[in-house]
Formats: sequence, C-alpha cells, structure tokens
Amino acid sequence: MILHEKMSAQLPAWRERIKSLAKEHGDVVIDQVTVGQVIGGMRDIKSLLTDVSFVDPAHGILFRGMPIPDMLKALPKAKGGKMPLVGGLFYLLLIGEVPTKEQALEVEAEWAKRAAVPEYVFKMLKSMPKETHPMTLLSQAVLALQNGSVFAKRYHEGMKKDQYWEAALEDSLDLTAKLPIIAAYIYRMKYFGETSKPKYNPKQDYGLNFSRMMKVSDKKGYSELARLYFILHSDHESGNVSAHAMHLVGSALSDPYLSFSASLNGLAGPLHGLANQECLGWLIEVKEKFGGVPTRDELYKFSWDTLNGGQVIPGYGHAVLRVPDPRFTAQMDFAKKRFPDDELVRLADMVFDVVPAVFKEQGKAKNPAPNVDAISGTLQYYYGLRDFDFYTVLFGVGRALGVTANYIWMRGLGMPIERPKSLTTKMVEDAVAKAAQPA
Ligand code: CMX
Repeated sequence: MILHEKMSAQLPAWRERIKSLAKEHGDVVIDQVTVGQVIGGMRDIKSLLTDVSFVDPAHGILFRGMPIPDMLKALPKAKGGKMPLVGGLFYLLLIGEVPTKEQALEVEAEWAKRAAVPEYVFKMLKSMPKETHPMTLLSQAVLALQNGSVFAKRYHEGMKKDQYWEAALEDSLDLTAKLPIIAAYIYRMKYFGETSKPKYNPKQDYGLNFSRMMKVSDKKGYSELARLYFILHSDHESGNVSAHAMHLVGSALSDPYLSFSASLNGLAGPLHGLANQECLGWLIEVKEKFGGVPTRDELYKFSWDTLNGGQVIPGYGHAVLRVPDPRFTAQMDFAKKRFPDDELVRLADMVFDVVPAVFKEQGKAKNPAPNVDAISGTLQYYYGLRDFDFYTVLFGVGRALGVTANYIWMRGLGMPIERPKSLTTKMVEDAVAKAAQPA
C-alpha cells in the first residue's frame, strides 16, 4: 500500500534526526514557562512536536508548510469537482508531499475497502436514548470499534516498538474509512428516525459518498462542501484540545480508537468544536430579532449587548491566531462564489465587518478576528442541515484525518508517554517571591 511504502522510506532517517536531537541537544532551551502560562492554560508554551501542520499566528494553518489556498490548488481534484479529493489531503498530511491523482485515488480505494461497519455498532447506536447528543453517539461508536483494533491486538501479542506505526496506520485507515458511514447513520437515525444502514460506494470518493449517505441533495454541490469541510477541519497543529487529547491518550499507547474517542470528547466542548453550532445560533438570533439582516448600527449594538451580558460572541477570538482564520476565508469564498445572496451568508459577512471593531473597543480578546466556526455552520445550514448539534460531528470526521496522521507519526518516532510536572499554589507563590528578591 502506497502510504505504508512511503512512510517506511521516510522513517529511518527521521528517527535518527529525533534521536540525535534528544541525545546530543537535549539541554538546548527552546522556551521558558511563566507563572501566567502555568495559570493560563499553558498558552503558547512550545512543547509539542509535529510536522503535520503548524499554526502561524500571523498567517494561520500551514498543512505540511502549505497555506490553505496553495494546498487547495495543488491537491488533485475529485471527479467533476473543483475541491480536492480528501484522500489526497490524508496523503499530504501523512507523507508530506502533494500526491498525484493516482496516489490520492489509492487512498480513496483503501477507504472503500475498509468502510464496512460491524452490525453491533449500529445496534448499539440504535439502542441509545433518543435525546443523546450526536457527539456522544459518535464517540461511543468509535469506542465500540476499538474491539477490532489491530494495534491493541498486536500489542498484546508482543509487537516490536518499531512496528507500532504499522498497526497504527492500519487502525487509522479503518477508522477514517468508517467515520462517514457512522456519521451519516447518526444523522439519519437521530433526526429522521431512519435505521437503514448507509452503504459506501467504491466508485465514489469520500466527499460524494458522504453527501449521498447523508441524503443531502448534491444538486447544489454538497459533496464539494463536504470535501472542503473535512479538509479544512483536519488539523490545527498539536496544542488544541482535540489534537492534544489524541496525542496525550495515545502517548500511553492507547490504540487509535481509544485515543480518538478522547479527542472527540474534547471536540464536543463549547469552547472548541461546539462553537460552530453556537455561532450559527447567534447569527439566527440576530436575524430573528431584526427580521432579516440588520443595519450595521443595529448589529454593532447587538454585539455590545452580547458582550455586556457576559456572553461570548461565538466564532470570534483564538488562542493562537492573530488574524482572520484562513479556514474562515476559504469557506466564505466558497459561499460567496456559490450562494452570495443567502441571508445568513450576508449576515456572517456583515458580522466580519462590524464585530472585530467591537472587540477592539472592548480591548479584551487578543484576537478580534473570526475563527473557522464563524461561518462553517452557515454553510451547512444553506444545504439543509438544520440540526445544529450535528455540526460538531462533521468537525469530528474531518479532525480524524489530522489526528490519526499525527498518531501514526508519534508511534513511528517512538514518542514517550506524556507527563508534564505540576506545582502547588504555594510553590508558584514561592517562585514569585524568589524572583522579586534582589539578585
Ligand atoms: N467573545 C467574548 N469574549 C471573548 C471572546 C469572544 N469571542 N474571545 C475572547 N474573549 C475574552 C475571553 O473570554 C477573555 O476574557 P476574560 O479575561 O474575562 O477571561 C479575554 O477575552 C481574553 O481571551 P483571549 O486570551 O483572547 O482568548 P483565549 O485564548 O482565552 O480563548 C477562545 C480563545 C477561542 C476560547 C475565545 O476566543 C472564545 O471563547 N471564543 C468564542 C468561542 C469560539 O469561537 N471557539 C472556537 C475556537 C476555534 C477552535 O476551537 O478551533
């Protein structure tokens, strides 16, 4: 298989690089840790390694060094579409090179072979109470699949450490192949009461399969949005909650299913992946209050009312980014090219115009610009997905691509269990007192 071949070719030299860095330069200082960071969510402490993606505060995400517009242009496109094949993106994240169309299609074919979901997973989903959140269902389905983990099985059979990545690759391909079916099943079951099992068509790519299994009409190009959405949401370096949860849990050699379920649980938090549904909710609230797109002055006042009411304006601000998120820009471009007159798109655009100035006046948020969530729900809404709590499931399907690529690399490089050190409040106070003493 192409991914196995390419990874095998890269790993020996890369392992040597890591080994020599740790052995010969282990004492070199990269960063220091302040009291503010210890108390403030470890913000910005440079302490994770990944080559899959990097968030540049001034430019946004770089996938294997490529900005989003360049990447979207370079990756091979799906048949009859303008958006790249998702299989090509997975190849890029894992191997670090833009694949040929044949290579991207090889990944797609690999997914098609592995897409079937065991019957008991559907049964388990069906037996859950109706009101269960779809993210809970998704995470449960991933945990249920753990039963078939190649990594867990081979680990218990005594697999050698330098083979971990191969088992991780197997599980990651199986898992990412099954997610579209599981997500579509959850959608049709939860909101439409349908329990027929979606079938993956090997003649269609990941995006088209998803759009068809969701039963969203493709007349206006939902498969194109699915491709774009999964690609944009795949990775955002390693420090965000979902990626870091995968990394942390995986560092205990928990297999990709156990680790990805943890990742999804983090993604389900309102300050992370759930923000997309909250953002759309906020836009709709504005629209309902003003009976359509408000004037700029009305929007300005409403934004202040939200902040003064102690609420966040979802979709704005970011822990690392200091510019508009290029994932926002890519989705806004998509909407403006295809449905510029849609009311919510016009409103999201006006929010982009008005809200950053409100944040600047307030002077609290370090980044007054939109993040990925400021628009993503609006696009789904346009295509008829009106059940907001499903949106994070879409994020989860995309996020799997990046976090599994990272997982495979971490096992390939033999990364150790993660174990930062904690301090007591008294120790932090003592450190502050010591720093205040004259030299
Ligand atoms: N609305 C209101 N207040 C905001 C805000 C927003 N959108 N963004 C930041 N702030 C406030 C913070 O709550 C904080 O206030 P306090 O000092 O009173 O605690 C202050 O501004 C400083 O925050 P920050 O350092 O700029 O931002 P953080 O790194 O702490 O938080 C984030 C980042 C994303 C959690 C925050 O901006 C937020 O809550 N945004 C809205 C939710 C959202 O869009 N989340 C999606 C993030 C995207 C992703 O997960 O990839």
